[in-house]
Amino acid sequence: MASLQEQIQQFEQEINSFVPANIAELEDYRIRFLGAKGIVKQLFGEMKSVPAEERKEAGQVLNGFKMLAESKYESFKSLQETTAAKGPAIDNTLPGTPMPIGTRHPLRVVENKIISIFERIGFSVATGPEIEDDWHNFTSLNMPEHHPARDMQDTFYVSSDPAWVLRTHTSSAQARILESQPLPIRVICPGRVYRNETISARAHCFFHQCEGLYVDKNVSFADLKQTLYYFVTEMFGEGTQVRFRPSYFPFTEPSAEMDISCTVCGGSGCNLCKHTGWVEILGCGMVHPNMLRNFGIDPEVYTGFAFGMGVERITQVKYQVNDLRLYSQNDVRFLRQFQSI
Ligand code: 2NM
Repeated sequence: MASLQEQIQQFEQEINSFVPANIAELEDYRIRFLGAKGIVKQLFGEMKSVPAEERKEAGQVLNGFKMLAESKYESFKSLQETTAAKGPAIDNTLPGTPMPIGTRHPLRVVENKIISIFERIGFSVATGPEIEDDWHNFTSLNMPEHHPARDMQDTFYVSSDPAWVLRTHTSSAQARILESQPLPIRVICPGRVYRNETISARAHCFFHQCEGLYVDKNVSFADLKQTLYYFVTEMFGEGTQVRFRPSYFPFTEPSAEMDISCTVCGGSGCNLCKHTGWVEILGCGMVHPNMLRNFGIDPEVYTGFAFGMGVERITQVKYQVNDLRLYSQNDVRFLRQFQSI
C-alpha cells in the first residue's frame, strides 16, 4: 500500500487540476474529499499507523492537504453562488433588440437642402438671436416707428419694454451681418421667427424662414431672377417655371413675389394651386436705398437684392403637407414619412 505521503501527493495533483463542469460535479468532489467517509477523514484515520517520530510532520502535511481540499471547494462554491445570483448566463449569439432609428424633421430636411443649393453659388450661412431689439428687427430695415409695415406683422414683445421683441423675420440677422461684415456680402439666414397669429392649418405663432441677401457693386434685378431661378430648378426640378409679380415690402424697392408652376398638377389645376396653375413660394426685391444708408452703404455705389422664403411653405409645396400644425405636433406617423438620418 502507498505511504501516506505518496497518497497525499497523488490527491493534491487531482485537486489542482479539478474544474467542475456543473454543481453536481462539485458536490461529488465534496463528498469524495470532504464527506463523512471522504478521503480527508480516511487519511486522518491512517495517522495511527504512522511511526510516532514521523507523526508530527505527517500531521502538518495532512493539515495542509485538508486546507487545499477545502479551499478548492469554497472557491468553486462561491463562484457558483455569485453566478446563480446573477441569473441565467447571457447568450451572446442571440440577435439584439432592434433600436428604432430617428428621422430628420421635414423642416430640417428642407432647410438643409435650401442651404446646400445656395452654398453652391457662393452664399454663406449666418444665424442671429431670436430675441431682437427694435433696431435690428424693424428700424434699420426701413421700418421706423409708426411705419405702417410694422402692423403687417403681429409682433410678440418679450416684456413691457417695446424695445425687445421676438424677431418677426430673419432679416434681423442680416442687419447684424450688414453692420459687422465688409462688402461684398452674400449670405442666407435660416431660422425660427415668431408672429402673434391664431394657430390653424394655415397659420402658426412660430415658423421658419430662410432669407437671402447679396450686396455688391452692379447687383441687378436680373441677378436676383437668375439666382432664384437656379434655386427653383435645384429644389423642384428641371422644367419648373417661374413668374414674378410686383409686390410691396418695406426693405425692398422694387419688390416682387415669385410663383412657380404647380408641382402637383403641372398647371392643369389642383388644390395646391387653387386651380391657377401657379403657387407662390417667396418674396424678394432690390434692397431699399434707405436701408443701405442705415448701414453706411452708399446706394449710388452699391446695390443689392434680397429674398425671403418660408421653410414651411417650401416643404408644403415639395411634400404636400396640408396642415402647418403637423410640424410641431411631433406625431411619429407624420415624422417617419421623411428622410432618416
Ligand atoms: C422678404 C421679401 C423681400 C428681405 C430683405 C432683407 C434684408 F436683408 F434686406 F433686410 N432680408 N430679406 C426680404 C425682401 C424678405 O420676405 C418675404
